[in-house]
Amino acid sequence: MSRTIIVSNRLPVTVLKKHQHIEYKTSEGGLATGLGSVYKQGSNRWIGWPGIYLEEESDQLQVAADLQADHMHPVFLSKTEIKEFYEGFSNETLWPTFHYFLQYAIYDQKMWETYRRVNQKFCNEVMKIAKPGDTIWIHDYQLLLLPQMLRENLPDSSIGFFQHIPFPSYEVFRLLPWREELLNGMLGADLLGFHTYDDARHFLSSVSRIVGYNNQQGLIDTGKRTVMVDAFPMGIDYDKYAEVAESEETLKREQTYRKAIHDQKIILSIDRLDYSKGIPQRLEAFELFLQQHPEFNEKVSLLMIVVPSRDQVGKYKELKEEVDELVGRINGTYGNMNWRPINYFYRSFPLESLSAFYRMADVGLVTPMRDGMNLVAKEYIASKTDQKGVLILSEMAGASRELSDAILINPNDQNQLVNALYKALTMPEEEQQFHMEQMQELVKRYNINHWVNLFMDRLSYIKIKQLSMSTA
Ligand code: GDG
Repeated sequence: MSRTIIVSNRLPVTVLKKHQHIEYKTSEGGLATGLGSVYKQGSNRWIGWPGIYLEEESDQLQVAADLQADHMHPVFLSKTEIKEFYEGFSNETLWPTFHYFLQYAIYDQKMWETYRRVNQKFCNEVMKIAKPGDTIWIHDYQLLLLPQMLRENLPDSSIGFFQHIPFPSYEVFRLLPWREELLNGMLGADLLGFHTYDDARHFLSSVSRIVGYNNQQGLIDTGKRTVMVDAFPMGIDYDKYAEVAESEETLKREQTYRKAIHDQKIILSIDRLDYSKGIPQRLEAFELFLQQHPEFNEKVSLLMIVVPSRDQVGKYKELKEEVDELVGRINGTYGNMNWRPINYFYRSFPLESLSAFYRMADVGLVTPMRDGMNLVAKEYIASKTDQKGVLILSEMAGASRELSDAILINPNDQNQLVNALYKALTMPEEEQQFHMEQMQELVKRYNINHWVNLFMDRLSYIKIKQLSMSTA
């Protein structure tokens, strides 16, 4: 019987080793929830790194056995692989390049070679499980070479690939010394999915200029196979966010938090600590807002949740210092004994707290410089069960293509952001509800299950099309 195998850099679980004792923390992230219905069925599997360096073989064996019971298969990485494949090539070469932060990109041959080796390692692990005819769905930029590596071993399998981050324009992508190998790696898939049509268009343009394959309406003829390229905007588990927002635990937390901030209006931002998320730029715009609108002193505060991320990578350490300094300066300049303009937390919170923050927020402020999709914007909408609240959203986030009822801004335009904040904070309730309702309908309909089903259906479709073309 054919099975479906999901492959991503990270498994939907984190392994922790505390005092010689192994513990497991399952991920509640959107991808884990959405794909839960797939990898937990029958003999399906999820293959990926469990997020920890385990030196001893006995630990590795134990983890592999424990995870197998939950339909997961671990790929263990050495310290060098974590440094050069994950922190290095994935997050210091591909991540900055694909997010247009070229000044941060490092081009290092050794890191590239480790990247290729680790992709081969993932391929070997998949081959321990996969059989001809299986469906394999690979996720994200850490595994760009894997589709072709698997294709060589499994010529007839259905291989899908989804990229969660942007795909840059040809003029940016061509800067990578390994551009051709990367594209050929991706082209091993039958279906390549991106969040937006622009990402798909950029990919098709790079394929045509670098590899020389043209396409017709997203179908690339490689001479051997037809590869389909399309946009699949990822959704969230809408019902889960709407339900948690109404749960007793969330309401209790909301009450406690509201007491602490009195009757101030709340502007909320939630992101991983990442330069692509535009955190310093957002802080500077908020400072300008305080300067230009003293009538809001003591009446509004920015609740800023920053989740630690990639803290071993140099640029992330620098960014943390920059954010700390800016928050200190703004609070020091504008705050008083009764009022702290920015409530800043550098840690993660349980879902019920997050949900209480979403409920309390008069304004959801999502201002990335560049973002594949941005699920926080969609979670804010799903949590607004009373339909009050305004979303300010960067045009540079994939989510802006769908959420045209948000106040859309260019995150580089400080004045526009200041005006958007003023507009959001003074918007009549009826108008808020009108826009929120429109966005809720869309986010509810195009939810995570819709996304998974659409991708899987399209993958079967292209496979059938290939077969009919080869027999015609
Ligand atoms: C990549 C792409 C694309 C955040 N803080 C807490 C917490 N979170 C959760 C949010 C949300 C997720 O983390 C962040 O997702 P985003 O989509 O905003 O951003 P990335 O992490 O950069 O994800 C992005 C995504 O992949 C999917 O394709 O949209 O563009 O960069 O779900 O809720 N969750 C909890 N506590 C926190 O403190 N529990």
